[in-house]
Amino acid sequence: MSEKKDFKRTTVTAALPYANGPIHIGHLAGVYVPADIYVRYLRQLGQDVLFVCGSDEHGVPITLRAKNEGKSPQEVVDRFHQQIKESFMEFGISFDHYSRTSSQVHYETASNFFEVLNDKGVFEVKVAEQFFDAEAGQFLADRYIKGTCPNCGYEEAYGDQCENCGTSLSPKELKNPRSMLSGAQPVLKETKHWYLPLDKFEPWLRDYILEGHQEWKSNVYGQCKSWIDQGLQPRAVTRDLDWGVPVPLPEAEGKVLYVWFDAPIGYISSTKEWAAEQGENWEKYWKDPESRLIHFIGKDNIVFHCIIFPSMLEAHGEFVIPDNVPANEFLNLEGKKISTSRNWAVWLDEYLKDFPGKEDVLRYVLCANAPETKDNDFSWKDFQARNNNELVAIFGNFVNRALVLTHKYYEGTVPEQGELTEEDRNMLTQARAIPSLIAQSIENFKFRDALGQFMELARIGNKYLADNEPWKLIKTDPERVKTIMHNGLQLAAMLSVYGEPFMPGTCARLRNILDIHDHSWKNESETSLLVSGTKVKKAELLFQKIEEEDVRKQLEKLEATEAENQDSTKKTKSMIEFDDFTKLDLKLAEIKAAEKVEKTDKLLKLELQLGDETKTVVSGIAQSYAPEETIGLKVLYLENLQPRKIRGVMSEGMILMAENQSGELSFLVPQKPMDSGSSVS
Ligand code: B3M
Ligand code: ZN
Repeated sequence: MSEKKDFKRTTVTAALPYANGPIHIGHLAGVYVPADIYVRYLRQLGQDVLFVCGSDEHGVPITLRAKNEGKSPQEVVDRFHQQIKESFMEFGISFDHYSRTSSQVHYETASNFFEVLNDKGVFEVKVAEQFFDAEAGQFLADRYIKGTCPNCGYEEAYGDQCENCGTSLSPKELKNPRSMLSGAQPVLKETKHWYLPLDKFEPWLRDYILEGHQEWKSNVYGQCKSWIDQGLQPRAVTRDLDWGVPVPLPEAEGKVLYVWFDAPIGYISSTKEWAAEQGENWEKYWKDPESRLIHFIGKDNIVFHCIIFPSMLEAHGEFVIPDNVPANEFLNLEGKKISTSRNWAVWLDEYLKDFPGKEDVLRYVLCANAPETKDNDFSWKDFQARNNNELVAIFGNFVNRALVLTHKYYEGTVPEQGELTEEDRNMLTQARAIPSLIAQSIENFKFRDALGQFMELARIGNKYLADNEPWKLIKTDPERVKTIMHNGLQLAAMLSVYGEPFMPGTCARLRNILDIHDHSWKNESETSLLVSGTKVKKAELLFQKIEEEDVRKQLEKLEATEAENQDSTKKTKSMIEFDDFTKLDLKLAEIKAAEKVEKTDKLLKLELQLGDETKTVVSGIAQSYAPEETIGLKVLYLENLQPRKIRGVMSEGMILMAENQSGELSFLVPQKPMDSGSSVS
């Protein structure tokens, strides 16, 4: 076990999100909510803590998105950087600085880091064969090559992985490789690259992690151990691409730093920018051995933050190395993997619009359900239940009662505590033990436990009022009621302080109501947070019920996504048997009526005639056809598809459409007059 060191300050980083799409709940639950809880807690303790992040603007995901949209990479990152930054702010993730890796400071910092390592002779320079697209005149990153998977025969496998069978691949293993730039068959050509010889760092890594950090979360430690035990290989840290930080060497024209080399250096660049703005010294946070470096990340980033980046820092020589890397597993959505490209997500910017003022509800649900030790699922039903049964019924209800009664009996003045009964004392002892439990859990990165302990405080309060029934006692024993109300208000005050890391907006509102100005963290405080005689403001509801209607709307959004995905799957498919084909019941159907599905851009509801029969389908064609254009057309229709509810409409079967490269759709209509209901085979 590593010794617990005393540190003077903490540098907290949260993974830099790729600026190729908006932030979703998976990012939040995995990285940003836990990091923010941690940082807010340290600030309450009065510690010196710096919280940095920024957009990751390099890498193939960005260039691919740009290519698909016919835009430049810079245009793509400008758009998403801005959007991501704003939604983080609105959501209350309290970064001290949010930077981006296309900034000048970052280019200098990353180039300089590379130069230092190069001057120290850290890299191995090797010439190797790599795929080259002669038509496009470019070397191809692994993700730019597609081909047939040697393992399962899937024809759309990427150069680094087959998404059909999950095998990880190298481009040379693909059969019939083709370039995603031009479609041409790539050729092998020699190119020179700079490698970080991770194999040489192995003994150091064993010492640093396997011996030195056995306290790391078991998912993190386990992954590191298995990487190290499998034997580490040199890793190329340069790429033949035109988007990224140029390799700062004359002989490396046309090459850029590998995105995973430059991105973590982005934490340092972000600190530099912050320090320049604040008139602070950035080096304190990165070079002083008394600074504790903590990286919050998702599980797919473990190797980069635990093995590669620490090796880079160590090789450089001037930096501290990460003291902990609390990585989370993944959050699924309604039982399915969250996916940016398939639009299967709850997007933060949309949530903020759909649920204004409910930032803390999402923080609460994502923390209560955080994928800390295993993958977890987010469902809208659970979201509603946690809001209504926990936040409204326990936390909100308790605070509301305490405030309303204080106004009713004492015009808002906190009464004297008076004499305590044994029951009061027990309750207070129990409650006052909680802050240090929360603190311990947070310090061990167990945020779910911490939140559970916090809610216990609200439960104690709720029970205390329910058991003592001050509303009945007021007639017979008003002195006793003062004591009860005083204690209840103390609990409400505790909630407003100790809930700050989890639900900062709500707790600030509550402190304002209670006229509390100091929210520093005191473990096992014997002293009361609220002074008798304080005037408290009128109660306002801290939380509101989430209605069925709200949940239904969200579920319908997801159903529409599913329908759109189904309509637009345009993958080359593997061979099928004739029998498989004959299972399809294809017919000609005449469109009798059509209308837009409300609040959607893409969906039309169509009434179809098939001989004597009528059917209803919801189809994702509204961007290619106006409803009135479709009426009277006889179209190709798949009848025996399992009916599905889409946006509240039962859709029976599906219309088959042709789709061109730019996503334009066309019906398939018969070439000579044919009756509706005719079969197609
Ligand atoms: N851009 C995030 C991801 O893998 C990646 C993190 C960089 S942190 C230095 O989604
Ligand atoms: Zn495969």
